[in-house]
Amino acid sequence: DTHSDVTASLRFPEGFRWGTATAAYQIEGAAAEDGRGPSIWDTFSRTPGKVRNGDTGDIAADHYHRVDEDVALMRRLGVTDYRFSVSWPRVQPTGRGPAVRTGLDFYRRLVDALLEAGIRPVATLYHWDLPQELEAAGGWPHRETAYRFAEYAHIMADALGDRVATWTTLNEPWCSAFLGYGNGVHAPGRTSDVAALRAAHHLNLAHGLAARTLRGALPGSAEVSLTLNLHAVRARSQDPGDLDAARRIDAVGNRIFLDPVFHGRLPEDLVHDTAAVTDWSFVRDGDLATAAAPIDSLGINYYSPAVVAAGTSESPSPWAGAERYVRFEPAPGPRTAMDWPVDADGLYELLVRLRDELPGVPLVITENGAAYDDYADPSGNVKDPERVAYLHAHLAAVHRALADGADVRGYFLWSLLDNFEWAYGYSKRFGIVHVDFATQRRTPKDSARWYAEVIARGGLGEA
Ligand code: GBH
Repeated sequence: DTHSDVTASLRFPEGFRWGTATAAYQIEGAAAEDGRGPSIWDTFSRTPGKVRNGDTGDIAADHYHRVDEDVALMRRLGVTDYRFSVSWPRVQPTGRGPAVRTGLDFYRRLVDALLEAGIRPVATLYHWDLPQELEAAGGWPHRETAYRFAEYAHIMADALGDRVATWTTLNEPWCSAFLGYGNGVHAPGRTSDVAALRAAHHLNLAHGLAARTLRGALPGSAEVSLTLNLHAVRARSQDPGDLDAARRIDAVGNRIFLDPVFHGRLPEDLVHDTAAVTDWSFVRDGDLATAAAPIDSLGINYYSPAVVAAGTSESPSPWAGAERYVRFEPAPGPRTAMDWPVDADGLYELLVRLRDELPGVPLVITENGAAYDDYADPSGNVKDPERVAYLHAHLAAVHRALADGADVRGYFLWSLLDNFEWAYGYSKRFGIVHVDFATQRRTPKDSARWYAEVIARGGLGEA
């Protein structure tokens, strides 16, 4: 079969964290229950033409009412960690003011169930569901939003700090800024290069303010982190134009976050590349130092690499003007149901790059996984062989990076459950557990059984 070619036993280090990941809007449902306010994703998903089939997260995987069942599923998988996100508008319906107790109680129940099951909770404060009222006030392009986020972080640290030891401020700020405000494929659906760059900066600021707040409000042993979807970008050739295309995408896709957060500076080439869009005067004295608040680890979400060449791409684009110089080449090889290329080397390349560029920063794969259609065999087993092959290849790449000195502490599989896949609605399934959205019945797929074995034996291959 597809994964038996790796015969050697690829063991992971003692204490390696094996997890699954989800996000609030994608699984919780209960969109108007217990005082939850609307988020930009409620608004966006109701806007005709924005989400496939007009799907919304109103019900999603109904996780809000099925916490115990879902934690029991994870207990059976044997995961050591579970990465979830907190819905900001469930806690602060307008993004401001006092917390709603019922909202906090939901996360207390979730966390208590996890701890009871021996699973470490890993909380992400922001996975894209900005309270709608904050968008009405200007959203992420508006500086004030960063300060509101830090207040919300404080509320969460006070509420859960006694039982959650691992915190992530933001999930993939690149997507929030550039898909949300640049090409408008994600909520709130705005298409403005300057708005996207302002959003990116205020997300960096928000991260730094929140990291400092969390540090002050949490016990000293708490771990504070940030998750980025770093782009594994390759030039099609060594021609100067192709190399420059890769540099541009690296600047606006990766270093726009890495440089502020780890070095307290903006990439000079990015400032130059975007001079026609903005003079960056929204960056105030001290902002970059704030963004560089010390953190304990970096989360990386990886799905596939990008191959770029000199040329042009369509507009509106998420690349803040770089689309006038960059063409995205179809990468060779097999594709997932998202039409994303399957290429585990991209993950290895990212990890060894970070090993070299960020020495001393522990790395965590906070998302990796794939969408595929599954099918039930005659006895009702849900088969997803391509997902198993994808996961195997990517874990082997992580192992290779570990062997080459990358300090990778854990791996979180995206995703525990089939869920609301943003602009694709329910048409794409990333879960290792199948969800029948008509009945909310959960059925573990073959990949779930495979992952449980990997965790039980502490790696790939024969025990
Ligand atoms: C993650 O986003 C999300 O955190 C998660 O919620 C989601 O369900 C999961 O992945 C699967 O999509 O925009 O031209 O660079 C990943 C989002 C997907 C953004 C690939 C960048 C590449 C095309 N990334 N995408 S481009």
